[in-house]
Amino acid sequence: MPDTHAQSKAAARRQKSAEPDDLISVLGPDNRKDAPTDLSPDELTKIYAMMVENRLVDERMITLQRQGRIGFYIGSVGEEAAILGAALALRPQDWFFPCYRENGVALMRGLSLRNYFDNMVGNGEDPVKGRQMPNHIAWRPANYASVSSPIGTQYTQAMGAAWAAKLKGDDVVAMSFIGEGGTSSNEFHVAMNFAAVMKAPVVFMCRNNQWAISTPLSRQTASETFAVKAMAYGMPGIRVDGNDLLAVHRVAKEACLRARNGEGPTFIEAVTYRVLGHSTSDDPKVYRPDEEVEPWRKKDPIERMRIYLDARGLWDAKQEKKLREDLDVRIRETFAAAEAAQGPTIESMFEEVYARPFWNLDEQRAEAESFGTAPKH
Ligand SMILES: Cc1ncc(C[n+]2csc(CCOP(=O)(O)OP(=O)(O)O)c2C)c(N)n1
Repeated sequence: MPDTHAQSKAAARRQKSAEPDDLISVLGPDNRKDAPTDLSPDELTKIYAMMVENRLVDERMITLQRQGRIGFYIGSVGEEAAILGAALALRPQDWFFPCYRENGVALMRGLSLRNYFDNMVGNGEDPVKGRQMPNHIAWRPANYASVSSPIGTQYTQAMGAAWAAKLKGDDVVAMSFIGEGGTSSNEFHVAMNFAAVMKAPVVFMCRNNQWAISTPLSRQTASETFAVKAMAYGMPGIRVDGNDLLAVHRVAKEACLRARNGEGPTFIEAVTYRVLGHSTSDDPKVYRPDEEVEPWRKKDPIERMRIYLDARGLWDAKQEKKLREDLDVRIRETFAAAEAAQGPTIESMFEEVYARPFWNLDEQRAEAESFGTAPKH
């Protein structure tokens, strides 16, 4: 008897793993050099360099986790265009509510590589003083809210911030990211409904990377696409090639303009693919075939941008080599400095929690301090 369940699962996956021609695309499958964009040559080469930095940081962190030098890592390999292309549409006063793969945006908005690595090892200079998991960045100076790993919560937080900005009359847009798995959370529905009703200035980004840990697209929704869900809430649902930086930037910019013009939220499904495991704690080989991954490696968003820039005469092999060599040195040296730094002090456990300390905390602090100095992290 044929395995109809397996067949229908495969059919559903084929249906939803969009081919480029049913998505908004600017670069197109050939990464054509006349692809229209309002990004200047300088902006294009800068965002390309940022994508490469994001990739090299991810690759180095995964190696360091395998060496036992950091505890955990979750990166964005293959999803850089969907993430950085969207955030590039934001202005400095706008707010960003990340899921957990968007830390390249914190770097793009001014977080130093050193502070990023401080968080990775949880040392005393970590902006969150080692109180969070690695990868859980918060960067207040750039309106980069704390990474929030409970699925879907990013949308409600962004919706709240956007609505508050609207009530206060502040010219602020909030952008938020979830994966397609996040669309199955309560928070997704609450945020989408509330934002549309209140016309909150928010851009809901969804990285449809086709896997939620081991749950495939076909088990995530019975809807034809994720973008179509936006219709029910009364907001535009846009479906874009998530490996095409120019296309993602264009639709995100249009969504930001809608938000700023008081027209309310937009939902953007950026179709991409999670080429690696969910995190360093996951082995995708146990639940998906390698053959599924291979075609997506050929659509690598960084390689597509490099081909485009090269064709436009904005980038060449020499610049590529220098960029990668410089980044490699900077990443290694910066990480070594973060790794050598002192761990958080024992006293820091008692700071920044209450405005005024309680007597019992004072007692606990005195007792903790009597044990000696802070250990190395
Ligand atoms: C409320 C909640 N439930 C479960 C988890 C465990 N969890 C962490 S990541 C993840 C999958 C998320 O997949 P998706 O939203 O598609 O994002 P992706 O990791 O693919 O970027 C799950 C279930 C969680 N963090 N929060």
